Amino acid sequence: MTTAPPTLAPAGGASAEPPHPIQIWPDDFAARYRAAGHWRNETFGAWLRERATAHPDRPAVIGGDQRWTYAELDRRAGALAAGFLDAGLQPGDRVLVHLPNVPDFIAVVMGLFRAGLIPVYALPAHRITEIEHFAQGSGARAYVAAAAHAGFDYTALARELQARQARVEHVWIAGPTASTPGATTAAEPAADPFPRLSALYAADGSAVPASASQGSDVAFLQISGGSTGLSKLIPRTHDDYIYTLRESARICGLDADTVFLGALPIAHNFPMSSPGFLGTLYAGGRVVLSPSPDPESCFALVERERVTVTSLVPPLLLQWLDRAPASGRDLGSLRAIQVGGAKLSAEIARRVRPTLGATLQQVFGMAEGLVNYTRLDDPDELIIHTQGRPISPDDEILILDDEGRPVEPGQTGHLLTRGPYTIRAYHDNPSANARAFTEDGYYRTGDVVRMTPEGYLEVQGRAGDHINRAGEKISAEEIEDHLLSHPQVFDAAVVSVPDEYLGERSCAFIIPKGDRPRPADLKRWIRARGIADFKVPDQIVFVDAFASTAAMKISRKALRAQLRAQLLEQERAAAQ
Ligand code: OOB
Repeated sequence: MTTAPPTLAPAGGASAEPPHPIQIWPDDFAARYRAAGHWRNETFGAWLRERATAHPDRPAVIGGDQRWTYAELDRRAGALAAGFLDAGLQPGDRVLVHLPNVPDFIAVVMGLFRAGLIPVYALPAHRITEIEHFAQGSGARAYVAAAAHAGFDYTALARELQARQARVEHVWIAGPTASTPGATTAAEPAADPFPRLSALYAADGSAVPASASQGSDVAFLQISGGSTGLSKLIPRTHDDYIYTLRESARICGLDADTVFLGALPIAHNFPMSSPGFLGTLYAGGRVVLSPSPDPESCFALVERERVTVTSLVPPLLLQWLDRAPASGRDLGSLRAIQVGGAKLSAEIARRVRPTLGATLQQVFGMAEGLVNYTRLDDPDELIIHTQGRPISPDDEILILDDEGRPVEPGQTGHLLTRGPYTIRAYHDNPSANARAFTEDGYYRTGDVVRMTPEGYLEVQGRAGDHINRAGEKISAEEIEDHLLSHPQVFDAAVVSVPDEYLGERSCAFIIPKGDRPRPADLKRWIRARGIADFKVPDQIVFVDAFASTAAMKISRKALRAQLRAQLLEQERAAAQ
């Protein structure tokens, strides 16, 4: 078993340059996690081969008109691995994966793992600005995207990406996904110069070994929720991620009979691994993919495929609860519904079992690592009122006051954590690392929590300035930067506002420069900057000036708090 730290070539370097080590866990911690049996030197490539050998004919992935067995998924992963390597990619190279919930997503990531290539996950909602940022930060040499999805043409984005980032030498296009509701085929298929992913499936993957990696290697780069500025890249190793899959599958009771529905975008850490599609495949179950999270498409799949478990964000759960009774669909196969990504109110939590006939499981996690679950056999009190307890006995939890001292038991404070699957550093980002990690390796989650006497966490809110819009995280700073580059914007402050349906929505306060722009124009303009739609401010309020202290030294944080309070006060007054 290797003891070498995970390595990854720096973002700026071509793959031929020697990789530089990124020390994720100090040796003594790594030794402890191995001795405890958490890290077993398993790799994604190898375990898929094991499953495919043990039960080749069992269904693994279902989506659109595709139904793949474990043997078929394994064959496709091998073919893609061979195809990627034949094209000139080398183990350790990063590959941007920008696909919706289609079976190709799973074949691509399994193919990349098998070849020792490193997926970098982007959400379908991301646009050129985010994709370019991920390409640059990761040093990606390839981009794999859908032809089109939900009316968006990803081939045009691919062209733009290659024009801006010459290092992205390879593009493969999956699809077209014409059978997807709301999807169109590529706008100009004839002008699309890119090779099809489907051509790679014809490659002979039989000579590719089951895995080119060690357990301690970085398996992929996940993206952070981006609480300050742009999203950061999160390096996860085979050892640490597979540990969470094994334990998540156990805690969530997954086995060969599990049928998991991927309703949320499976590129996100929650439906990917908590327990998600990877946890399901790890347990030998089957994964059903819905290209759209809307309740009608999902209910039809639940009925047809006898889905037993799925993961939802709170606003989506609310839609399920509202529409299930009149849907006419048989949802009786559902056993558990995992809900996370944003705070679930107790009122809504209480409705899950009576309406859907399934056990609610709250999930409080983060792409950086730590995941908490309520357990399936917990008393209702804990399931409804808390966000669960950590996966691992080796997850270390600190709850600190503003001065960095541990709070009294049961009091509210800042959550810090370290453990066998929580990263010690972001990829290639010293300034973010200095802010986000303590010297002894704890990650500052930015969440404000309290711990119950049973050791369960209740999330009270966020310390930082980000907006949690239906589980999608938006950095106030990132959107302010976009707004500030508009010629008619003198200053901007973006805040979160409580929202009955979304949990939080975003409101941009703008001091205009000269003529006041029309809110619709401002929204159109910011969308045209090439950012995900969910980041466009929901509400725009013009003000003449920001109130500031006499010394003009008010912090952005205090300013945002003040503006938020003003807005809420006005809304309260208007409601009376
Ligand atoms: C999940 O991951 P991220 O990285 O998109 O966002 C993490 C943040 C947490 O720090 C917290 O602020 C918030 O999302 N959050 C919750 C929550 N689950 C996540 N806030 C309140 N209640 C919850 N249940 O969102 C994520 C990753 C893995 C599993 C589940 C969620």
